[in-house]
Amino acid sequence: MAKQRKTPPPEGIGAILGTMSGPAGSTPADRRKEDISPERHRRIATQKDGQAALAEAVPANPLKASEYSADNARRPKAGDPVAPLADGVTGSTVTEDTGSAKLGEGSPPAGNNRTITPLDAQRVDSGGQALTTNQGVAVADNQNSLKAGLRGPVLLEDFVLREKIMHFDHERIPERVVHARGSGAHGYFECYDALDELTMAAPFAEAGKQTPVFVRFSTVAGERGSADTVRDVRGFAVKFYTDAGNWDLVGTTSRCSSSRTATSFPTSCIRSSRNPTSPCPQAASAHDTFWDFASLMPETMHMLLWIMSDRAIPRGYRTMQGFGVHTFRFVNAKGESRFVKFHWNPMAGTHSLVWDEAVKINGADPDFHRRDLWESIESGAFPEYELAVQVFTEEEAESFPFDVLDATKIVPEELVPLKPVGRLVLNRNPDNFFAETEQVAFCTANVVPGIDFSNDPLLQARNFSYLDTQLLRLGGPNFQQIPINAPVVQVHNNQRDGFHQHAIHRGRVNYEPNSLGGGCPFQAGMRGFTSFPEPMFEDKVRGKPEKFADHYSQARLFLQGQSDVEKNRSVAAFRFELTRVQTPAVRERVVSLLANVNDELAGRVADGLGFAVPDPQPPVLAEATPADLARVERSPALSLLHRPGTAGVLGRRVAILLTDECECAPLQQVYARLADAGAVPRYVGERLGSLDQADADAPQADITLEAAPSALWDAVVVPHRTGIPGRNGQLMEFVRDQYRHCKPLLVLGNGTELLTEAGIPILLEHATEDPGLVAWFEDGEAADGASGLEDAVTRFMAALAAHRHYDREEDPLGCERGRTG
Ligand code: HDE
Repeated sequence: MAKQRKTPPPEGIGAILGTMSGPAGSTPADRRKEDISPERHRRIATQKDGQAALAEAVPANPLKASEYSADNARRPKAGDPVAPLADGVTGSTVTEDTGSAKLGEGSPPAGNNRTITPLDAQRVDSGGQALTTNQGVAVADNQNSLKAGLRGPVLLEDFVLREKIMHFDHERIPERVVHARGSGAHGYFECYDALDELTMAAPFAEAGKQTPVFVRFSTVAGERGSADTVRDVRGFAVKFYTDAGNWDLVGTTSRCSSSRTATSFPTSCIRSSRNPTSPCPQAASAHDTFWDFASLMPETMHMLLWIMSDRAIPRGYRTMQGFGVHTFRFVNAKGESRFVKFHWNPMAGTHSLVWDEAVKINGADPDFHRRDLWESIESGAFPEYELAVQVFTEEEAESFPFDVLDATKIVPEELVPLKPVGRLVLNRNPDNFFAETEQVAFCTANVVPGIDFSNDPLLQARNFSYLDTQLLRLGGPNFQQIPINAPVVQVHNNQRDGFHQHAIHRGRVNYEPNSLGGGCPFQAGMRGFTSFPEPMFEDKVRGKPEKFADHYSQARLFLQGQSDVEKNRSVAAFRFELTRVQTPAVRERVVSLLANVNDELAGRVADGLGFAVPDPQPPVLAEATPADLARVERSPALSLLHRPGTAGVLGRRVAILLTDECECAPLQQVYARLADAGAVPRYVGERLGSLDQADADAPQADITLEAAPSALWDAVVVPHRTGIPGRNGQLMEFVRDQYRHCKPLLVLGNGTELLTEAGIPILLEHATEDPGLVAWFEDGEAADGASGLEDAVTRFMAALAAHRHYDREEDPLGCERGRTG
């Protein structure tokens, strides 16, 4: 810290203020004396004296020399702040501690930025309060505008009306260009062990350290009001509010991207959004322009297989993996760097919908994912994900048959294993969707010391893009001060003004270097973010390395990792999408790409579209596939079935059918067991309310078959009925869809008759047991060997925890599953 020299206070007001103006000329002399009280006099003198002392303490810019030389570039010097003689020395005004209800009391503590407060400070509750205008004036009448007489015209003077309408007219902000539809949640990240060997990034500093986070999940193509369960990649964006600043990991559920250059990315997004002529289809890729573009860009092939898999129709946000996609860098305190890929693995396992179900949910509940996230957090079934990293050196990366800077490629787990490093828990819903989920602004460039970028060209362009987009979306350069975006650490720099500036910067110093502010805020040197000094000696060119030209090996790897059921679903998805394409040449061109991936896949898709497999498209570079590309031949980790999860039945929604004349006691027993285990059972009836008005304990239908159709439930319990029920088409369709969507059924007593009526086989083909269908008979031994209801419920819960039962080859209506799924 530089030394200070104390100078004696100068004499006289003019000398003190350094100005001829002094107090207002009209002020009477005696009053003037009162204003310039000894105390005020002392403060002015202290400030003046203190500033002079600060300036004198810095005879020259002490950091100037350190701006030069390679060594200094690697090890930037920290600034050397000079402490002022007193707090008031660097203040704007000596009246700064004049207090009031608005101003607060006293000066801020030195070095404090009060816009960085916990969200609590921003929350508003109007309990017990009267309505006011935005100026805080109490509103006497909120139902009538000010008029000239009861039947007269409205007066321009009505400022209450004018303000209210102005605000209403401006309530919308531009939605995100992509990822417009989203849902968010608060939570925390907890580190398992210190990772200091690998990185100095704050969230990984010590075992058990918790860092607050805000997560936003989204679809990519759909607009803000589109449906949740469309076939699409999901955004998985995490903002870590670390004690070293904000770090945003803005990832998706696809481990690879469709493009690897920023120049082609906007096109690749445009083609997947709605048709520019007729605005349809909404939030879907099943149209000509998407497939026209994709079939001319073979690098999209890998990601197309991800999108045509069930990964693109997740069961919920709780059951999908997230990926950082790009290769990033970890940097440790010694300055050593390794490459890193980030993975979020859901504790509830990876589970998806089937297409027929997704389509039905779109109609029955377009907010399905959003609601599921909200309700699971409200009910205490907090979604959890494990963060795992793949860490590898530059030398290892060089040896890989693909380029780690190519975002259309993954690093197979079989090549670089996953290392679990911590867990993410989402334990709080936002207070307000707009203030938090809509206004949250992510940016890949938000990194903290310990995390750095690779030269992935897509990542580099994202670093630019996200700041740019927020300027328009959030209306100016101060969007970081919006409470959800503000870090939990202090923000100090010389950026001033701009739309919606919340900070009231104290003092006149807004530049660096300075001496009048004691050199503050000063540059942090090695305590601050320094970029990894990667050597660069290349020509300036537009182009791609040749390793990027292998478009099919990883598409093949993905396909080989899939189970037969998953392959069937992908065939069905390609057939569905391409059937919607109206231009035959585009369909054929897509299949000519598929022919480069796998003959069987191309053949089955072509068969469904009614043409023979065309010749494969010629590879872009004849020798683009080096022999050792096959270093990893199979990656079972790419199958959804690879991660069944550990959450069991937690949060799984079970419909217990309440039909006329059903036997209630066993249903109540099942309900209690399921609820105890953390599942969400609900009575679904033909009408709302109690089956038996006379019996106060009789179960009450929570919702009706129409309001919550089959697709919205993870499983169903079919009751035993005492009377002879009439045929009920709605009930039959309910159980059919449960079966068709491969979901578990618990059937009590003669409930099996409903299944038979609906055409559902109790046993699988070759008379083998269906593990997803548990039948219980009150009298005697059950057909499936269950000896009691308790046992049957236990087996039903095991079936529920397994989610889907893909052994059912046949649809109840006799269609091939590959076609219907
Ligand atoms: Fe984005 N992306 N993106 N992106 N992206 C946006 O930023 C963009 C890319 C991703 O919940 C936008 O704040 C460009 C890849 C997610 O708020 C926008 C390029 C991946 C989210 C934007 C990419 C993503 C966005 C829209 C090519 C997968 C939602 C609003 C260089 C890893 C974040 C906004 C949220 C959002 C541009 C490439 C994922 C327009 C130009 C690759 C999860 O700035």
